[in-house]
Amino acid sequence: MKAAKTTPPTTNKHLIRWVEKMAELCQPERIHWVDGSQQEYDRLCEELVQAGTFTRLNPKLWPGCFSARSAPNDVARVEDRTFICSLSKDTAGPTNNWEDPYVMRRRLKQIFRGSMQGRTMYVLPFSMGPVGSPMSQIGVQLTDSPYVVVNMRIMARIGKPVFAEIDKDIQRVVPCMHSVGAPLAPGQQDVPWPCNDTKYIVHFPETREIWSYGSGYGGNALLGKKCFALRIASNIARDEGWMAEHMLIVGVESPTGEKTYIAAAFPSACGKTNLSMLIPPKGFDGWKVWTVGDDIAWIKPDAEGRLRAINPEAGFFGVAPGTSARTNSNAMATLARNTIFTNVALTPDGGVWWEGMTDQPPAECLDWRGERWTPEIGKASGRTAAHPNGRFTAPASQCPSIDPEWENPEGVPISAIVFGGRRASTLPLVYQAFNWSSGVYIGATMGSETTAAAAGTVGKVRRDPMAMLPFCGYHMGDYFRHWIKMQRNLRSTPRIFHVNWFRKDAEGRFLWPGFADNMRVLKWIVDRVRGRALSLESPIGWTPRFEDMDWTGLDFDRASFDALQQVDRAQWKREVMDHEELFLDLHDHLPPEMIYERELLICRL
Ligand code: TSX
Ligand code: MN
Repeated sequence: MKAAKTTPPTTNKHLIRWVEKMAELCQPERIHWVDGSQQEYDRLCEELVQAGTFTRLNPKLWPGCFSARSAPNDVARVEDRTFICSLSKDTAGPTNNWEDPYVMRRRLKQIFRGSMQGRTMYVLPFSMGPVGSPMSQIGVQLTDSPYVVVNMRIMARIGKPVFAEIDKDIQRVVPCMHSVGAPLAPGQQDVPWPCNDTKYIVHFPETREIWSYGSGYGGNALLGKKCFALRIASNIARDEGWMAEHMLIVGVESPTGEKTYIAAAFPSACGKTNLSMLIPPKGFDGWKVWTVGDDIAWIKPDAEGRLRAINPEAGFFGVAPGTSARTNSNAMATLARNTIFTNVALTPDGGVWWEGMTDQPPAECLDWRGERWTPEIGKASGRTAAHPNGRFTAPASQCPSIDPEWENPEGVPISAIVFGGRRASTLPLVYQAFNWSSGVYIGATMGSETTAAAAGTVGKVRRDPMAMLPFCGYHMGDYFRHWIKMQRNLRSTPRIFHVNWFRKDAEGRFLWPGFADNMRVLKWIVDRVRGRALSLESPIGWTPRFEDMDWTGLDFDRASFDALQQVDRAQWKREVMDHEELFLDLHDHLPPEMIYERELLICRL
C-alpha cells in the first residue's frame, strides 16, 4: 500500500527524496511530518493513552505527566546488538561489535522491508544543541513509534525551527532510521508496547547514519542521545577537532559570584544526575551549583584557545529508582510535571512510585509489569515495584538549578574535567592529575565496581575509559590519542581530577557521606583551578590535605580524612597491573603517552 501523502514542511530535495525512499522500503500506512507543536504533542499523548501505551497520571498530583510500561524484553540498551559498521574492522576497534557495512546494509534493508506496515511513519527533525548554535548538529529520525516522538520532544529541539535550519542547506543532516519492527496486518490489534525480539542498533560512522530496529526503549530508540550525540558525534568530533563526551556539566558559583564550569564523566550507578543537580550543604552560604547538563557534553576549543561546552540535550532521561527529595530534590522538582515515566509503579491515586522515592512504600500499587504489588508481595517474590532501569523523561528547563547559560549557543567555558568511579578501595576521595597527559591516563584507566548482579560478579572492577566504553564510535586507542592531541589546539587546558565517593572502611561502611557534602570536593577543585588551594604531591597526583578542605557544618576528623585519602602503594601496584590488561587489548592503537604515563606511575610507586 502506498503511504498517504501530506505536504512536506521542507523544500530540501534530498530530505524529501530520502523520506520517499524509506517509505517505499518500510511501507507505512501514513507519513506524518512532525512540527513539534504543543497541540501535536497533546494529540500524540492522547493517542498513546487510547492505545494503552500511556496512562495519564492524576493531573492534581502529577500535571501533564504520563506513565508507560514497556514490554519486559525491552527495558534497557542492548550492547551486544549495538554495531559500529566502519569499512575496516580496525577503525571500530576491539571494544565495539563490528560488521561489514555492505553486509549490514543488506541485512537492514531486509528487516526494514515492510516493517512499518499499518503504522504511521513520523518524520522527526531534531537539533542536538540549541537551534542555530555553531556547536549544534542536526538529525532527522524516521520512526514508527509515537512514544519516541513525544520523548524526543522533551529530550531534543524538534520540529518546525529545525526544518527551517535544514532548508538553509548549510549543515549536514544525520539520517536516523528507526522501527520497532512490529508491522500490523490489516485489522490486526496493536499491543501497548510493540517491539521485536530481534534488535539492531547500527551506526555507519563514515556515512554518518543510524539504523535502529526492534526496540522502543531509551538509548535504543531516542536516536539523538547515545547513538548520535555520542557514537556518531565522537566520529565527527575526532575529524573536526572537538570532543563528544559522556559528561555532566555544572557551573559552581562562589559567594562573590565567580562561576567555574566543570565537566565530569562517571560510569553508570555513580549518581551523575545527582551530582549535576547538587544542593550545597548547610554552611555553604552563597555557594550554588548550576546545572547545564546531566549526561552529554560537546566540548570545543574557542577562538581564545579555551574549551567551551554545550549540553546537546534538552531534557533528562534519568533513572527513577533511588531518586528522592533527599538524594536529588532538584530532580524531584523537575519531574513533578510534564514528565513521561517508563517502567515505574502506578499508585491507586494515579501517581507514580519507585524504590527509594519515599521511605515508606505504598500499601499497594501496580508494578512496572502492571501486576498488583504490595510490600509483602515484593518481599516474598523478590520483585521490585519499579524496574531498576525505570526512567523519567523531563524537560531540563523545569530544573530549579538550570543554569541561566544552559542554552548559550557559544557554550560555557570549561575549567576542570572530573573523572570518577565507584571504588570500594584504592582510589582516594579526590586527587588532581599532574598535567594533561597524566589526566588523560587517569580517564583512560578509570573503572567502576559492578553493582547489579545481572552485570556478573558484584564488586569486580570494570574498566570504562572516560565512561565511553559503550559509546565511543571508533577505536578506544585512537580516542585516547585524540584526547592527547586536543592539548595542541588549546592555550590553556582544563585541570583534570579524579573523585571516588564510594571508598569503604574494613567493615564495609562508606568513608564519605557523599551527596551534598561532595560540595566540599567541588570547592577544592574550584580553588585548585583558581590557584587558591594547596595540596600534597602523592605518587598518583596532587591530593588535598585536611586543612585544604572546607569542613564548615560537618564533623569529619583528620584521621577519617587520612583514611579516605590514603594512597596505598601495595594496592596501587595491583591497580597498575590491571591497567596493563586494558592496554593489551588496545596496544596497536595506543598513544605512546599512555605507556609512558604508566611507566612514570610505576616508578613513583
Ligand atoms: O548519587 C550519589 N552520590 C552523588 C551525589 C551528588 N550516590 C547514589 C549512588 C547511586 C546512584 C551516592 N551513594 C553517593 C554520592 O555521593 N555516595 C553514596 C554512598 C553512600 C550512601 C549512603 C550514605 C553515605 C554514602 N549514608 C546514609 O545513607 C546515611
Ligand atoms: Mn549516560
